[in-house]
Amino acid sequence: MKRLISGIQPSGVVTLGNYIGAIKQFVKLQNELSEADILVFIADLHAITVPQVKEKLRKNIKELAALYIACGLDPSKVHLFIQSEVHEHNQLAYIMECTAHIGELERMTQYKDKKVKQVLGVKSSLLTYPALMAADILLYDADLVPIGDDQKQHLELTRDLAIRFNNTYGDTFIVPDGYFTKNGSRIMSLTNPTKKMSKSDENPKSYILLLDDINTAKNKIKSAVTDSDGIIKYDKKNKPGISNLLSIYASLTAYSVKDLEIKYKDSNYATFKKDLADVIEETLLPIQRKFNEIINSKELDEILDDGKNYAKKLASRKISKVYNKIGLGRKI
Ligand code: AQP
Repeated sequence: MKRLISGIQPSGVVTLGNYIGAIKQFVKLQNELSEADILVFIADLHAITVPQVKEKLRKNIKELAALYIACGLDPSKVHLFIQSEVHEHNQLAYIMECTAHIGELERMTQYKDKKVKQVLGVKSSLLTYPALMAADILLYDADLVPIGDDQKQHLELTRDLAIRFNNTYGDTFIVPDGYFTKNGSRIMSLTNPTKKMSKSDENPKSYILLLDDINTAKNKIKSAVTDSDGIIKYDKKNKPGISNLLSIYASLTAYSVKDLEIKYKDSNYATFKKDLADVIEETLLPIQRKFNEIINSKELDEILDDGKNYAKKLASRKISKVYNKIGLGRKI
């Protein structure tokens, strides 16, 4: 039986980028791979690698849990849990820090990007973040990790760490593979389409949040940066804005990018954006409806408790095995 794992940081409300690049993929996989064991978590430990406000973090954790369900994750098929409630993630993260080299961590693009944005000093956990991510995956012997392509480099490092540990201590970890989407693996910012869409971006016009008011979301599409030549064509290098909007449109509908180029061959950007804004409305409305139903329910807590108990069972077995392999403590 294949095992899959993935998570999202509650560092804000999830964006359309997180939805297309991650959540939508989890839902598709849960429906396609009926035999697979799927774990999905809320990566709250990752969120504190940059400053967070306590009340906001708590709210974001709960909202992310509800959004997962609202987007179609089925708790009878997926184990949903909160990372910090399974302490073995921290334990294995330390072992991964003892396996990784500083140079490998310093090379990570996300570290370099986020480092320069820190005004209150760079937390050491921002550097060691990929060791925790490796732990998140290796703890469960996951075979497949559905991620957006911005996380490719971290997954490569996870593979390297698994192989290095296995070579040193004998076969312990499964070396995981990434699962990437064809369309829209990376959704870009609506105000600067050479930068990825991120929930922690300072400019709210750069992203669409799954909980954005519908009209606000539609207006963000209508004011998205494009170019002046007016041709609806996918050309990431020369027309990053319109290419990004084409990717979003194709990711949310049955159209391919090619279909859309043909459909809008004789249209202008305003018509195209209006139609895309309607697609966004059709996507967000049912998600927000379900979200409002579940956010304050007892059911949500029960789902998270069940997920935690399942994850803990797997994780505690694995961490004992790892400690034994290394020779930590007394043999158990
Ligand atoms: N723009 C994106 N396009 C496609 N996929 C994306 N993902 C994130 N942004 C995009 C995918 O979402 C999953 C969870 O991401 P995360 O929240 O754990 O971390 P992140 O990649 O750092 O996401 P953000 O929104 O950019 O968060 P902040 O602003 O806090 O750094 C991953 O699978 C990721 O690929």
